[in-house]
Amino acid sequence: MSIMKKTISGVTYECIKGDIASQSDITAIVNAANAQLRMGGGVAGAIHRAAGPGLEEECRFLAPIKPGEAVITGGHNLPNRYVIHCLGPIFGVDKLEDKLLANCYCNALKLAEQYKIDSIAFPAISTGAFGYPVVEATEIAFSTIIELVPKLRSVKRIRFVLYIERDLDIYEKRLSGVII
Ligand code: AR6
Repeated sequence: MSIMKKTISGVTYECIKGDIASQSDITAIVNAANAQLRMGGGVAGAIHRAAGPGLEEECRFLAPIKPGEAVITGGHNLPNRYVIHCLGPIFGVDKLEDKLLANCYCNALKLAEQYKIDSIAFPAISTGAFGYPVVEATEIAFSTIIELVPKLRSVKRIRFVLYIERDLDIYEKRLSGVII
């Protein structure tokens, strides 16, 4: 499995093709959740299947969440200590979707900082069932993260996990263009 890496001001960014539920060397994975924090499909389905029923049980007390919000739980049977659940905007429905998507990345990183998390893996939030065009979503992910990272002390590794080759390609191109 090839992994593209780039270190900027002490923080390593990685792009990888794979399953968000199989990132065993990462402390916290991010879920592209639904408002009820239930199993669902896509990323949420993969995470809940791997985590086991204990995750839905813990989530019951935290739901519902609104677009842009993030909450944190344990990893249960996942190889990760934490799951950070973000509700992305539904493209064309939840307004303003660019702000709401940026809030997801921002709130996830703030929780990571609060919990002293050193490594975090993101899927491409909202780009599946929620229909956000992937190029625009990638731009929001990178610009939000790059702006916030200098204010963080704990997070040293940020991994983007893409499910399909075309999305990996878009992320890799965006990451190679990052200069500080
Ligand atoms: N690992 C990494 N990425 C994945 C995986 C996986 N296992 N599976 C799909 N993707 P989505 P959303 C990619 O639909 O758009 C759910 O049913 C996928 O190719 O998971 O935020 C929830 O219950 C796409 O690029 O999340 C919600 O109702 C990206 O992950 C709703 O869908 C996001 O796709 C959330 O929709």
